[in-house]
Amino acid sequence: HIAPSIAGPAANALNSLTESQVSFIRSLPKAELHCHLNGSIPLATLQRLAAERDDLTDEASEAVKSGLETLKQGVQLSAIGDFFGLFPAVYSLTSNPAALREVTRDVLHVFLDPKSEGDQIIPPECAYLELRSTPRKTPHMTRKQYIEAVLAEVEAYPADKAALIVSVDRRMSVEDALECVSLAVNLRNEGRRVVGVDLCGDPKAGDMKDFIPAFEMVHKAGLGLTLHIAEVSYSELPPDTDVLLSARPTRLGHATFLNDAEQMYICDNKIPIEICLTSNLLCKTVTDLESHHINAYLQQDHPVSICTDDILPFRTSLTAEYALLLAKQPLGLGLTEEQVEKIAKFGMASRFTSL
Ligand code: 6MZ
Repeated sequence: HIAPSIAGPAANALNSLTESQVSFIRSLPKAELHCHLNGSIPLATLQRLAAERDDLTDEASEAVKSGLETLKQGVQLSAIGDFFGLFPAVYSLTSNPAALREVTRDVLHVFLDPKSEGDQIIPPECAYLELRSTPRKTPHMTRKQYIEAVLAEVEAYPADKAALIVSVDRRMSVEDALECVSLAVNLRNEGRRVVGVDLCGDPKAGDMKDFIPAFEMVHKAGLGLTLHIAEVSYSELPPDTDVLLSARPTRLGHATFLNDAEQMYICDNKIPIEICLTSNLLCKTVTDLESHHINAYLQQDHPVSICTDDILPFRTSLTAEYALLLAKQPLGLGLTEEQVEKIAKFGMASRFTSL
């Protein structure tokens, strides 16, 4: 039951489960709430786009070739800082509305459509997907055209299945961040399926105090606000966790390196946490599952949702991330089916549409 694109810790966990445990995971209604579009494109889709493109410079074409080869071999990151260097190659292939629609369609298909395996029908990876993406301005499109291309595909699915979160990148200027949020707000006001705004990108970039007005706009418009927070330990820069918490986030991504007071604040305010197990292990922000911060939140019955982050470099799937919960230690967390079912319900309850 392992797709060839799945490898590493999640594949080992999935491989250790019985058929009945895998069926149990597949039949659970699950929400995928933390999925970056450009980090979730099937490799075959990128290879197809690369073969079709004839307008790239020799240099760009070489960069794409070596980027795709790295992704094919499986990325080896020595730290999270290495991770962001994977994206320029992907971005040169998703730089116009047609390509963007094509990749969005394929990502939605991976998560939301049933598949056949022999004579068996495998249920969709998830019941509901909040896809997120950072609107990029390129010579071929404006940021508005970017979001509209993605939305056109998202809205081809029913509203209770798929929605879009507009990401703001920490490396952006304040003006660009405000432009992204304004676009999200305006499209939402026009009745388009934008449900929230995300803050992502290199965790050490930018001064997040400058982004507070943008986050206020998000609240005013009634959109959800999810922030990547404390994804790394801040050995070089002071943490900005307090600034980000002052923005009153609706959900949080990762929340790995929090002190006791910050954890208590999150628990008191019942702010759901998007947990990406394989991502944390491969980016080496967490050493092993036993020491993963999910354990502290589970002990307190705090709402968490299990998510994939970027299935392209991390070679995982939502089913495989759930396998990491159910598999016996040390391959997984060794949780019971009742506990796993409860976590899936937390995820469904943390959708921006149901908060
Ligand atoms: C922070 C991440 C991320 O938006 O172009 N991104 N930001 N931490 C992570 N954890 C590993 N994974 C992905 O998707 C790709 C972008 O999402 C952000 C990065 O900014 C990356 O460039 P979109 O669709």
